[in-house]
Amino acid sequence: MLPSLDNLIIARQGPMTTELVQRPGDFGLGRVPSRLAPSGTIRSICGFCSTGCSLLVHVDAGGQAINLTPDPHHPVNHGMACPKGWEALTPLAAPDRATTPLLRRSGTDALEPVTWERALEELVGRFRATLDRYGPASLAVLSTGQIVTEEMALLGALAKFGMGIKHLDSNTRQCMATSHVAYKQSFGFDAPPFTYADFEESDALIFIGANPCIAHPIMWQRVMRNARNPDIVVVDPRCTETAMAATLHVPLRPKSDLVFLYGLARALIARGAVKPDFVAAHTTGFPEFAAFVASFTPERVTAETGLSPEVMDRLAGIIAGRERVSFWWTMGVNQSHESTRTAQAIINLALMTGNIGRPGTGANSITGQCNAMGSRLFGNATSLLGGHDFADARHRQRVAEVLDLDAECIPTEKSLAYDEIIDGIERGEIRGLWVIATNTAHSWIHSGRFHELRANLDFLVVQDMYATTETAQLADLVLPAAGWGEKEGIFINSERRLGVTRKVSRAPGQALSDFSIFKLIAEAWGCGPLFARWKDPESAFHLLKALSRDQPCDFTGIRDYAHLEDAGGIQWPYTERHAREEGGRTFIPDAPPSRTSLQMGGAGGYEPPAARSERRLFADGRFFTDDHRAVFYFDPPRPMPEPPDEAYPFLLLTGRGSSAQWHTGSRTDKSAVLRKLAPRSLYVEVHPEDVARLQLQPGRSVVVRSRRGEVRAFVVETATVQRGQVFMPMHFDGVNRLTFPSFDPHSRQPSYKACSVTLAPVSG
Ligand SMILES: Nc1nc2c(c(=O)[nH]1)N[C@H]1C(S)=C(S)[C@@H](COP(=O)(O)OP(=O)(O)OC[C@H]3O[C@@H](n4cnc5c(=O)[nH]c(N)nc54)[C@H](O)[C@@H]3O)O[C@H]1N2
Ligand SMILES: Nc1nc2c(c(=O)[nH]1)N[C@H]1C(S)=C(S)[C@@H](COP(=O)(O)OP(=O)(O)OC[C@H]3O[C@@H](n4cnc5c(=O)[nH]c(N)nc54)[C@H](O)[C@@H]3O)O[C@H]1N2
Ligand code: SF4
Ligand SMILES: [Mo]
Repeated sequence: MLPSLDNLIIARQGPMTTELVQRPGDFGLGRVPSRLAPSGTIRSICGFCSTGCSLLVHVDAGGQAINLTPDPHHPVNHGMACPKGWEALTPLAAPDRATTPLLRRSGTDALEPVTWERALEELVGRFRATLDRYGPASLAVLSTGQIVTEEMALLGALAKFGMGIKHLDSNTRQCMATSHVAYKQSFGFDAPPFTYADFEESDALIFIGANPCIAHPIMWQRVMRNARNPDIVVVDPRCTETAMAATLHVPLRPKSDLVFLYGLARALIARGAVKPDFVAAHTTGFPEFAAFVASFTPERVTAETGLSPEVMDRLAGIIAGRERVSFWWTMGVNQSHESTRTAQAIINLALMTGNIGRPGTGANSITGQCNAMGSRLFGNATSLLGGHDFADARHRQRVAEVLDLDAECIPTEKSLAYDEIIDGIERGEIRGLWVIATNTAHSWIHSGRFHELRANLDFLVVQDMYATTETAQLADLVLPAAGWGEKEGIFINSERRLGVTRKVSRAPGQALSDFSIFKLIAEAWGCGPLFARWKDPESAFHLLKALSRDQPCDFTGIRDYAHLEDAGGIQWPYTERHAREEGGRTFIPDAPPSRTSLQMGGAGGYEPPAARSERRLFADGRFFTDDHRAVFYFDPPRPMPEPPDEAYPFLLLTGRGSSAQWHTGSRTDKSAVLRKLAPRSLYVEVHPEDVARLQLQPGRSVVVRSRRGEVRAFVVETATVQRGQVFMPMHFDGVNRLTFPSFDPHSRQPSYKACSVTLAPVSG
């Protein structure tokens, strides 16, 4: 039944709320935050990247944010923030915020404001009609790693258990699917093992396909505090900002990582760097792996990666010679046509050299979005809520019991992956799409195809903070969402730390938190009673706790949001036993560390709070597989799907261009400060010899063309890219018009960083 206007009430509880809620107080959004300190400061976790920096938001007497400073007492960021964090409040006030639902009048181009009541009626009517006519596989949801965990879980439960929608995936597929699958297979659970203190406690840090100076600047600050005179190795085809700051840059050929890593494994075996006791006691499959890598001879590695035997030798020497070696990877690994085995080749190196479970070690995947970790555990896409398995009847029963619903409404298999959903749209099988907090039309690989397939969709709903995103512009219905800072809930950061993000600002107009929108849709759909216990984010959090019980991610020892705030966040696992043993101690130091103690580091110096509160996994060598052994996975390398050729002679790499730009720019482009810190139009980085050979003019436009599309970009001449390779930042629309849609077969993550293009000068 649709909620009638009588039921829809604008609840004004205190000056900072204009939440449209059903039964005011029922799901309590918009209340003045309970943690409003007398000083007018609210502690909140940043909503951009996965570092999870704590920000102190200073509010006026009404609880409305005025400005912010980084939190000096937090174990993650120690008083630091990157430009996006400092500017986090600005995008909230942007003039293009969606303030009412918008509906496209049939036959016109215009999106017109409508009431929430009308919007819900339309959504329910259209989606129901599609389901009735074409069945549960005809609708799909594309969600995100950028809303709070409680919202992700509610959406996943609502879509799959309440509305009977079969397919749900998220932008986490573009980002972390590879790490999820790689860890699950190798360790038995999706479990990044590290804690940030490992940045400070390593003797050698090996970064593979990661550019933390740009993408995770505050993690990089933690590396800079390492007082052990560490070797810092960067494995990246480009000489990035991070590579320039490293002690060794390994400029391998793009997508030759698997050959490189297998060659490195062979070299380490030859040097006697294997820890046989650890391997024998805690792993499976090493003898087969050792036999497999025997063919990756130095000659083969040099021929296929372009790396000199001296570089390989030096790197093997570092890994063999240093006590604590940590391996870190990000999108240069996860986004490839053979990404899962590449990530596992890194895991294999850590396992065979015994670099796991000790301080300063680990096979460590750095996450991307603020809550990609939340979506891996609670997105209800690949895994059933709480890291459970859709295919396991006991798991379905357990989830059904916790959520008080009939196990029959839980699907027995995972849904289609993002690319398979797009294929389903092409085949005409998926007719309705609901996109939440992601900008598919810009960020999806080979985006031109998505634009073309739009015509195949009978109904496209986009739920976003802004009505101006490339995807919202294509929508039939836009639902205006509150953003970071306008609602509360939990983010889980890269080191598995749960932290609370708080409401510090009023959402504009009739924009609602995603949690409220999902609750309203549940009521309108007629499945509201199923979600009666999901009253507000904090009550949903207690359900998530219960779902985590006895899983590797068990965090049942966390009391409530206040506990998390007092502790400076808490890493999973944190069971009731952990809580008892720690006796409610808090981890925040009474006073911020002095400057000198921060600089001293190391033994006898300042002990970072994280070192006291940290939870590193696998210290006991017991993994989450049935026999508690980690598994060596490997496969022969495959050629990249679209290598450069005569017609398209350059290889295009894409990625992050600036610490001031976030993805498709919907948020960061709204800040004048951030706009000043990064280029304002699309550019392409080209090696000086290629610039000379093609007689290009630096600063002038070229057409960059692939087999799928073309864009204009201005030329930046730089030797940070290799000859025959070019780099473009993903932050400008058009880059994904060029990219080639290939996917890792295990994780179905897109390979964004390899396609062939040609460059042609244009006048003007
Ligand atoms: N400022 C800013 N920070 C961000 C984001 C943002 O948009 N802006 N996004 C966040 C998100 S969601 C993510 S996932 C992370 C991403 O963080 P990163 O993965 O660190 O960033 P990228 O630039 O996508 O890719 C890293 C590097 O991979 C290299 N690379 C390309 N191909 C290969 C290859 O074949 N092998 C190897 N070894 N390396 C290769 C690229 O040259 C690039 O320097 O950043 C997060 N942080
Ligand atoms: N070529 C190329 N393409 C890439 C990549 C690459 O390296 N190269 N990287 C890929 C990766 S790793 C990622 S993670 C993706 C990111 O791609 P997207 O997810 O498409 O990028 P964002 O710009 O972060 O889009 C998030 C949207 O959510 C909205 N939003 C923010 N907060 C909220 C909220 O609380 N509620 C609601 N409803 N909306 C909200 C924002 O306004 C924005 O429009 O891009 C991928 N695409
Ligand atoms: S490093 Fe990430 S979490 Fe920290 S302030 Fe910057 S964007 Fe926010
Ligand atoms: Mo990402």
